[in-house]
Amino acid sequence: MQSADVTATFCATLVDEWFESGIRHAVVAPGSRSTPMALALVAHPGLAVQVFHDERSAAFAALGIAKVTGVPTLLLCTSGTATANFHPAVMEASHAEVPLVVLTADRPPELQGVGAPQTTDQQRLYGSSVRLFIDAGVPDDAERHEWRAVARRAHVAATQERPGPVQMNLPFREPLVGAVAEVPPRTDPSRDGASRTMTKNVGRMFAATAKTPLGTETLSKLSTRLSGRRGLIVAGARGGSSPKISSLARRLGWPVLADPLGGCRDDDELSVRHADGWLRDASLAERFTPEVVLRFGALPASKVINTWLRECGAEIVAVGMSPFLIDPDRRVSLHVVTDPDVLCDDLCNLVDAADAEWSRTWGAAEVRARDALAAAMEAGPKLSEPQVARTVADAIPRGSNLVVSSSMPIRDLEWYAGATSGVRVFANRGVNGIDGVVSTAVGIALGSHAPTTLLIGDVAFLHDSNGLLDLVNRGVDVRIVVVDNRGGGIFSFLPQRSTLHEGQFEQLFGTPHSVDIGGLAAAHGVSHRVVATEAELRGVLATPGPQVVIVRTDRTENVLEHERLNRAISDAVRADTPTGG
Ligand SMILES: Cc1ncc(C[n+]2csc(CCOP(=O)(O)OP(=O)(O)O)c2C)c(N)n1
Ligand SMILES: [Mg+2]
Repeated sequence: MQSADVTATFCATLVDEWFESGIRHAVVAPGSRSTPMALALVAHPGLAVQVFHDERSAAFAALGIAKVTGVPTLLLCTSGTATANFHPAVMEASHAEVPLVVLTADRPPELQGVGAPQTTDQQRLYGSSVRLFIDAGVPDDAERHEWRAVARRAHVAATQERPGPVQMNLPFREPLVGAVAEVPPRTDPSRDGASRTMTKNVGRMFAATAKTPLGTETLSKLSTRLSGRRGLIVAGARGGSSPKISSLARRLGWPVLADPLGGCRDDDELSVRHADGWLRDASLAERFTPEVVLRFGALPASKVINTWLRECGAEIVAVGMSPFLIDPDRRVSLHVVTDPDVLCDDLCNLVDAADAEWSRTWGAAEVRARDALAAAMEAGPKLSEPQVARTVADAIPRGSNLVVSSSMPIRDLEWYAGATSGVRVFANRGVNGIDGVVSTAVGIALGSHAPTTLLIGDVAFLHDSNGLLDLVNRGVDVRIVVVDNRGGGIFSFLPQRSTLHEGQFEQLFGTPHSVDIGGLAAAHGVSHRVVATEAELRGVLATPGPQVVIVRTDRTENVLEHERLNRAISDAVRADTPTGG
């Protein structure tokens, strides 16, 4: 067989195997060296292939698709600097445990280290950010019996008990366009050597952890730690499903601190949304101190809540599917690696509730906080940043997606939004980057075929305006709400704001700019509108995208508005809560 035909057949085999494993989406950035794999991807009738010009944007779109589908996305680029542009999304995928199969095309060995064009060392390019690195070698027909196993190794490593990105480096020799010959037959994965080792390892790890329900003895010990005690559930990202966690909370008589990313933010008064506002008050914080905390998934964004959890002295039990323990404060005393939904079911049958006063105290405080916040918002300036987050969460259709950028949008959603039941909420909180956020939202829309609203600051929007590239032709409903405070508003809440001179603060942190955000949207053919009132914002959010909605705010006023709202919340809770002091 001609070498180009071997290469084409090799690529077709890998793609067929990945399809067999359940993969349905591929994102491709254009280039020449990647031609054989690009052709194989578009030739497969079962794969949806998206092309993105900018590799950084491509990688975040792939991340978004994988986040919303839970299945690895194939991500392909050509050789050279293109590969490095995947790195931010690979990092995020690693920390947020999102499966990606990253395919970096490369020059063959004879062109390495001799100054060949567009050639650099791509071996283990992403370092510890990938679960596995494979150099597939130049396709060789003599190794065709191994091809499916190579594809499977990549898939298994991306979807193991701690999902994440995998890099497969693909050196291709010219000519790059060939004809696909017969692909090797599908085989039973358990009968090939490479994948048998992998499956066995993974199986063993699962056996010890997430896939196996906890034994009766462990469950009984755990339930003793929780039963009848004053406790609290923290429901974060990747923590388990809302009905299961809520049932357990009811059984225990405990409140749930409902981070929007945890999916438990519903109308129940023990689904606590506004504790950040009142836990800022030390005398109140003490009154609400739990004896034990059951934390599902990742940490909330709120520094107030995380500091309070660290210092309140409660015993902290962390629960999640991942064997990786998130515990920056070294406060977790027990890490339970299991399926949270199964654990909730099991515990429901074993635990007793805390005293009724405990849930009454929390429920009353939350109701007070909700009422006070609603009244304060009503009386406040129209379309403050908190008001934007609250309105967006309330106005978007149920069954749709909400993506929030890091910086203030995720915090405003966490602190001030109402219930988000029926909406899937996403954020890049693995490494909290403000890069790639527009593209992530586009990926979430592509992977879900559901309306997707993005709430994002101006700097994060400008950082990834390439996410708008060709958006109008992607057939997705993406509504982007840009909170334009002309710079990084979050820094106005930090000590830098008061310790530095105004000029220096603005130069290094405020970072104002003069970009015409509407004009930028227009350059991409995306419709855009500036809105100034809540009614206008609701009006535009009722219209399908793609569209960019701009809300202009002021960074200094924003700090004062946050202080006013938080004061309203803590005053209301204090008025209702005996603090003993
Ligand atoms: C890739 C990346 N670069 C820099 C930062 C540091 N950073 C955090 S927030 C922020 C400003 C964000 O501004 P904007 O998106 O307008 O949101 P705002 O703070 O105004 O709410 C910066 C630069 C980061 N998190 N990620
Ligand atoms: Mg900003």
